[in-house]
Order: sequence, then structure tokens, then C-alpha cells
Amino acid sequence: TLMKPRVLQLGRLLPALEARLAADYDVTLLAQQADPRAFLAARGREFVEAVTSAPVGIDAALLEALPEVRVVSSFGVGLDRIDLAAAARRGVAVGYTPNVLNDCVADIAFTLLLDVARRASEADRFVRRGGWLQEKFPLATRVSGKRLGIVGMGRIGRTVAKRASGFDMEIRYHDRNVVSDVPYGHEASLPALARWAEFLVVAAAGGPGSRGLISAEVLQALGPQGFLVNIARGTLVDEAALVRALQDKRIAGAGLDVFLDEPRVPEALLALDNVVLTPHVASGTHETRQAMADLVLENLRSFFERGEVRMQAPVQ
Ligand code: 8YV
Repeated sequence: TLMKPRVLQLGRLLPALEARLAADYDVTLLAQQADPRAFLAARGREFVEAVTSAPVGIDAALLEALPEVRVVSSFGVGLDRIDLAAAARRGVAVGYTPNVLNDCVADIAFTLLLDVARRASEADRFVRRGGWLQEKFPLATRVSGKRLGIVGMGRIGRTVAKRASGFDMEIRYHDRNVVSDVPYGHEASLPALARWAEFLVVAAAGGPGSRGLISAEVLQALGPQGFLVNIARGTLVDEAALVRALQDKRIAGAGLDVFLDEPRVPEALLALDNVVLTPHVASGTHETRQAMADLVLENLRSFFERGEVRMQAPVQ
């Protein structure tokens, strides 16, 4: 019988994915080793594959500790924690899971947008604490027909735009590149987009060069009637500036699925009624996580059968 290829799994994955991995490969879980550093030093060269996830990633030092690894398969679309340049230098293939999560991530963008504008979570808290028996709930902000600015017109940005058109929203976007195959207006300047927009949804990739893109200046431009929604990466937003803007009511509210230092959320946000907070769950449906798991396995299988993963991460 053939020996199963040796796979190093860097962090925990869905139980169903772990079971399917273990059926086809000889899997070792790095996160389970008492001393991961010592383990890597002693046995790092035994592995030909590494499986990771978007939040865990794989950096240059870890790649170096795995000199025989030829393929990395990541659960997620985000590549900000994967050192793509280091992988490319070594000729390591990097598989990831784009497209299959576009719909669910865009759905959460709209969940957060509608929730914060219409004060749905706040209203729920109000009913639960018996507030309705004492007073009227305050009015909220209309969503339909409003101006939506999208930061990052990639796969997810476009899917957000599709949903927004169902709400008769006017759409413009900011992106490093002018995207030729969408009918929406491009704003070359992010503050200009924020000034125009009543809702600003962040759907850009994280990683080098994108840190703090949503700066104090951008938030100031969004203004006291403007709402921010972030379903991309916490690193894209100047979180301290966001907290201050929310506290001082210099923006109207925010819906956030991602944060700078997950799972830690700034204490100050917990006290505010004009924010809706979710724990990085935009892709977290049974259907989408299953599709992502399928693609993680497919990327590995394809690498062994054809020498390339099915969805190769672009080399930046
Ligand atoms: C995570 C994500 O992969 O795809 C991404 O980039 O951030 C998420 O889908 C997911 O939370 C699994 O950890």
C-alpha cells in the first residue's frame, strides 16, 4: 500500500474537514504539539503539505521550518497572513477558497448595514429589557435609495453591489484599479467616496499597503450621517480613530465583523448602541463552510494529480 502524504495542519479546522483530511493524508496538528518550535526543528522536514486557514496563515519563518513543503492549502479567501512572496521564491503552490464565500459575506455586509441603520439589534435589546412598556423606540435611518460607497470592487464588492441594487441604492466605489466591467462610478480618492456616501462598505483585501486605509480623515469625510460596515479585515481600519469617531458621534454608526486583534474587541465599542458587532462570521454558514472545505481538499488533490492547486493564490 502507498504511504499517505504527510500533512502538517497548522490550526484547528471544521471537524468534518479534519476527518476528511485524516482519511486521505497522514495529518499532524501543529497546534496540538506541546512545544511547536521544538517540534518544527525536529520534524519540520517530514512534511510535504501544510494546511492552514485565513486567520492563521503561514509566515516566512514557518515556511522555512518546513523545507520540503511543496503546497499550502488555506481555508479562506484572505491572503494577508500568508507570505506569498516567500512561497513564490520557494516555488510552493498556495491554494485558497475564493468565490464560494462571496454570497454569504455579502449577505453579512447587508445584515450589518440594515441592522445598524434600522437599529435592529438595539431594538431587540430594547424589547428584551422591557423598554417598550415605558417608551417609544427612537426612529432609525432609511436604507433604500441611499448612496453606497464600496471600498474594493473585487469578487465580494461586486456581490455587495448586486444586493444594493435590490435596495435601489446608488453605488460608487474606490479601488486601486478602475474596474472596467461594472456599471458603477469609480472614485479615485477614498475621502471623496466617503464624503459622497451615506453607507461605506469595506470589501478590500488586507495585507501590505492596506493598513489603516479607513483613516481618521476618511471617517471625518463619511460624517455624522454616515455608516461604516467592515466585512474585510480589521487592519484596514484605524480602529482607535473609529472608536473615537463613534464615541463623538462624528459618524452615525458601524457594523463590524472584523477587528484589529481578534477575538479581542475594543472595550469602548461594547458600550455603544450605534454599533453592531459580529465575531468574524461572514462566511460562517453550513453551506459556505462546506464549500470552502471541499475546495481546501480539492486544492490538495489537484496538486497531487496535476502538480497545481485548483485555486492558486495570485503572487503579489
Ligand atoms: C475565515 C476569512 O477563513 O475567508 C476568509 O478570508 O476571513 C474567513 O472566511 C474563516 O473564518 C475560517 O477561519
